[in-house]
Parts: sequence; C-alpha cells; structure tokens
Amino acid sequence: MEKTWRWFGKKDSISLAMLRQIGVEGIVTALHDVPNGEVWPLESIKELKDYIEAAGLCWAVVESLPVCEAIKYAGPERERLIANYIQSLANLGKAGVRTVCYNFMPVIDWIRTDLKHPCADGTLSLYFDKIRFAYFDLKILKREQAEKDYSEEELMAVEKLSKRITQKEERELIDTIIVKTQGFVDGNIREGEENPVELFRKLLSLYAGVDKTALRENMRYFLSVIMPVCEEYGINMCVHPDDPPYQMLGLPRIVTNEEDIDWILNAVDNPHNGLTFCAGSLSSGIHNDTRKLARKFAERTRFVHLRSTDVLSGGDFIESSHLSGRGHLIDLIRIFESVNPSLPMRVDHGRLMLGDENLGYNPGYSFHGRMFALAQVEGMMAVVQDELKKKN
Ligand code: DNO
Repeated sequence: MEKTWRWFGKKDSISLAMLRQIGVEGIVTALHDVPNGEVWPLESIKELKDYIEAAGLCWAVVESLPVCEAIKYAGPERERLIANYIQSLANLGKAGVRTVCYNFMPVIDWIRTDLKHPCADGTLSLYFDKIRFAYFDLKILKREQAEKDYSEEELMAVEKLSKRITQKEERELIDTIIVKTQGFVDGNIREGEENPVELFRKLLSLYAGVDKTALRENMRYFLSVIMPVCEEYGINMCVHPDDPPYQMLGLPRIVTNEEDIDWILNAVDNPHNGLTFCAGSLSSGIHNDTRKLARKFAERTRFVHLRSTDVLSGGDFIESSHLSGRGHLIDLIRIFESVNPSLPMRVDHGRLMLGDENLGYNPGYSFHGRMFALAQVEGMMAVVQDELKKKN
C-alpha cells in the first residue's frame, strides 16, 4: 500500500520535509481555508498540489471534502450545495487529485470523551467513556427522551457521576465532544465558538423527523447525482465509517456495519462509489469483525485508515496499539496487499508521547505517536510483502 499521512496544510507544524524523512509517500489533505459548502477553486487546488510535489511527495487523497448538513437532511439549499460539491470535484479532477474521502454522519463527526487518557506506559491515548458521554447527553444537552437510550444501570452511573463531576471537568467534556474533536475537521463547529451547547442543540434539531431510511435516501440521491462527474474525471469517492459505528444522540447513523456498507455500495453500484476502510472506527463496534469486512469489501475499498481499538466493559473503548486490539491490522494488511497493493493507506491517530503532549496537535494527529505507529505498520507491510513474494 502507498504510505500516506494526514497533513493539515501549510500551517501544519509538521513539515513536508519531515514527512519525507520518515518514509511518507503521499499526502492526505484538504483546502482547510475554504468554508464548508463553497467551491474549491481550481487555482488553489493546483497551488497546493504543486507545493506538495515540490517537496517530492504527491497529493494522494482529499480528506475530507465535507458534505454539508443540508445535503444530509435534504434542506432547501441542497441543490445549490450539491452543485458546488460537483464543481469542487470537477476542479479536483482537472488538477489530477482523484481519491476523495467524506463522511455522511449527521451533525457530529467522530466522538471521544477524553483526549489524554493515561496509559500504563506513560503515553496518552484517545478514549470514549460511555457514562461520561451519557452524562453529556442527559445532563448537559438535556436531550428530550435521551434516557430511553440508556440502561437502568447506566442511568444510575450517570447520577453518581453528576454528584462528583467538577465544573472544570464538565467544561472539558463539552470542549472535547463538541469543539476539540470537531473544530479541525471542517464541519459545523469552529474553535472559539461562544456557546457550543446551544449551537449543537440547533444542529440536532435540523434532524427532527430524519430517520435512517430518510438519511439513506438522501445519501443515495447525493451519490447518484455526483457519479457522472466522478466518472468523467475518474474520481473515487470513499465514505468514512461512522465513529463510533452505532446510533448516538438520537441521530441516525448509516455507515456502521456490514449491512450498511452493502446497502451503500449497492444503492449506487458504481466503482467510483467506494469505501474508506477505517479499521479504528469499525473495530470500536463490538458487532464488527474487521477481517470479515475487509475480505468482503476490499474490491470497493479506495483508501485505508490503519488504527485499532479495544472495546472495554460497559461500552467504553480506547485506541490501542496498532499492533493489538480489535483492528487486527496484520490480517487487514494481508488482505489489502493481496487485493490492491497500490491502495493509499494512512496511519490513523497516534498516541501522545515523547514530547507530543503540549505541542497543540489536532487530537489524534501527534507527530511522534503517528511516526511510531507508521514504523510499526511499515514493518507489518514489509513482512506481508515478503510473504506474498515467496508465495508467487
Ligand atoms: C478523525 C477522522 C475523521 C475523518 C472524517 C472523514 O480523526 O477520522 O474526522 O477524517 O470523518 O470525513
């Protein structure tokens, strides 16, 4: 697989020269300065592509070209926003950037409750604590009927937590769930938002009455309308699984398991409608077996995220080492290397380690942590490539 790295543009403190030194071949990035929903200008795409190429790398994947909420809930601005999306795809195609990762998660992209969870070895990992999340839902958002989504035991644990949680912890929880994890992914919420909880409630209300069937239909519509431009320029769209892959906050989530992925790939059965195989997101759902999914969907996978998780008792999960956990990355590398050895792959998320802690990296995107994980993945890839050579 092609070794790629998520880089946040010229403002990223990790330079392209540093990435060359650690064996990165392709860059995964976006035009982070263009507001969500506006057209990505051809000139800006070309300029960034030239900048990347001047450093001896290539722009392998766009992550993400964000899909606006009104496309997902079918608001009145949908047609205009899809027309802009098509124009951005055409501009990317003209510039020769042909793999585009996106997601179709309503309101909120990935969800974690703790960005600095201490591990036994002194590194810090990303963590999802089910009870803290339920506390956010029930006590902070005060979402109507939220209690129906939790068991008696969980509701009791939330009551207990509410007796001991400090104001500071509560503020941090809000900041983590709504701002820090979302601010850099070019979605709805930006760092510095004054009243994130209020904004979040408003966003949730946009989906009143939008159930799983409606969201699926809106996705089918979006995909079928953008397929002609993808065919014209040879662009592969690859949807990112929901993270974590189950229903949350009363919102429908439709990229969670084998049946969902099957539905998407068949709803618009076109090779340009593909998948981002994110082993981390998929593995955090206890219902998913990443190896089975990879075997089944490798042919339609256009981009791979290598990361692993451990699901703990009570529904918590932690991002584990890339060598362990439910991701089974060694097996996934075997599958993808034999089906499509030229697939772009990026190491997804890394721990905070060896001085990463206070350098202000976007959550999950540390330098040492990801470099360490990339070295582990590179080792696994080398062994698998050797195995395959000996077999053939
Ligand atoms: C988080 C990422 C996601 C991902 C988007 C793709 O670290 O995995 O934000 O980039 O969901 O659209």
